[in-house]
Amino acid sequence: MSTAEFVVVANRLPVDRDADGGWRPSPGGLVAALEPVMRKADGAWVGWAGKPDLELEPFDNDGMHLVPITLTADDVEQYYEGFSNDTIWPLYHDVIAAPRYRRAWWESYVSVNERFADAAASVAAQGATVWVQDYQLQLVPRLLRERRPDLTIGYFHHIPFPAYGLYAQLPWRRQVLEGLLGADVIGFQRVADAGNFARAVRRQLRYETKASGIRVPEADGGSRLALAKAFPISIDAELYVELAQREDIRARAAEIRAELGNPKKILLGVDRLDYTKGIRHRMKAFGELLEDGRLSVEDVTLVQVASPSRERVGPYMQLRDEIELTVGRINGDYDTMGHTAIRYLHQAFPREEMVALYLAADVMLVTALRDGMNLVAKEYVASRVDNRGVLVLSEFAGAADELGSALLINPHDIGGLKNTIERAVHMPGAEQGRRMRALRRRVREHDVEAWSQDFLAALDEASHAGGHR
Ligand code: GDG
Repeated sequence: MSTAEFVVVANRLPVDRDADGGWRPSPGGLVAALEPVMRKADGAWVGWAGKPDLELEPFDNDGMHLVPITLTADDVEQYYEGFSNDTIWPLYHDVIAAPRYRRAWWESYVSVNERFADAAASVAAQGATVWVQDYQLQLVPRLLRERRPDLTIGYFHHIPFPAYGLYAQLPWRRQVLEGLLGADVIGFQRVADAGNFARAVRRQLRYETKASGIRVPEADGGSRLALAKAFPISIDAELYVELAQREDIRARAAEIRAELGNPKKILLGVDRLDYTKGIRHRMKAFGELLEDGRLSVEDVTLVQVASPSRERVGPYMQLRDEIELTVGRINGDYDTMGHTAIRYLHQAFPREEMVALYLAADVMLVTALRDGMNLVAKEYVASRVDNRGVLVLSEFAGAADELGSALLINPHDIGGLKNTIERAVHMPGAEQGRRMRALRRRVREHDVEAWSQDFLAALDEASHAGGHR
């Protein structure tokens, strides 16, 4: 059924299957941003339903045509947990953890990418636009172009693209570059990521690059022009503003503060439990501030939400043990009967509760060692409708390129991080306001809708140029 004028291809479908076999929307910024485009263009979404061995026919859900991809338990282990999350993820995040290169995982990655490409090829109408998402599907653009040269193909890379010296480790470095270059537009979070990609293309494939353009030779001896450029992703900012103004959520924020024993200041971290997020560095700095007597548990509590993630992948199990040991030690040393140093929550919460936490937090700690963008930073800023609160933000998160009015830190510099946390805790209201207003302006002006419009406009332009020169 080749009927969709607009097709999104992503590892996950925008819905989750609930216990009784029904479908719940899994609300993410991407879904919200693409919904209007999907409706207008009679769109389809190709993706995995999140459970192994589920064989499902395509179905319509809430105005969207959904095309489920079946992954076997083996695929989940090799393509998803293996190659995607134990090879590409650590390699692309500057080898914070050691990438594991396994030939069987690569083979599974190739065959699953082929499955996604086949599904997209069969659902896309003649001349349709297809937008492929993220690092699990880097081979899809080229596989899709081979199957359907009539399509306009975009790809967006949500995570960093590493410097060539690291990228060169990948035993399949050529195949991955060639896979991505099947797209007309290849979008990255930061200018630096697009630059790293262009350099890898020059070094590995010897293709010519000029500004954002990459000349890709074709089988017939001609060539096409692919665009590799930064399109920093964002959030549905207005939604966070609305939630932050809701009476029940504001009441919940006050309740959270009371439940923590009304500390003078609440520090907050919200991350998937991932080694890229710098959770240990943050806890080390906070623990030392307590040890030094520069902060006290009577006055300051750190709330750390670490939502469960990739729990069957080795380095994630190790990280969880290390973090939980650290939390136990710090709390053991500094807690009193009435006050806790770190309130650690290895749980996922509804979005309303997250916004209540953002409202309760005087200081938001984003200390990623490497992060494509970091949407949590933008969500915190959007939620601060009172123009108060301090964002401490790692230079190594893509968001730092846009959010220069945050307190920027190098998470490896524990001394510097301690000074900045202390400064954030004591920052006068007027300075908080000045910084927060600038941050909020940026996030509200450049929301996820602006992001998708920018990307799709570039793709549209590329398709009119035909790519061929
Ligand atoms: C990748 C890149 C890039 C987290 N815990 C809960 C929860 N969350 C939500 C947050 C936020 C999202 O998950 C996390 O997004 P981030 O951007 O912070 O990080 P990654 O998951 O690593 O995302 C990243 C992103 O892709 C987009 O391109 O920015 O750099 O790594 O929205 O709020 N939401 C709820 N409960 C939780 O417990 N409801």
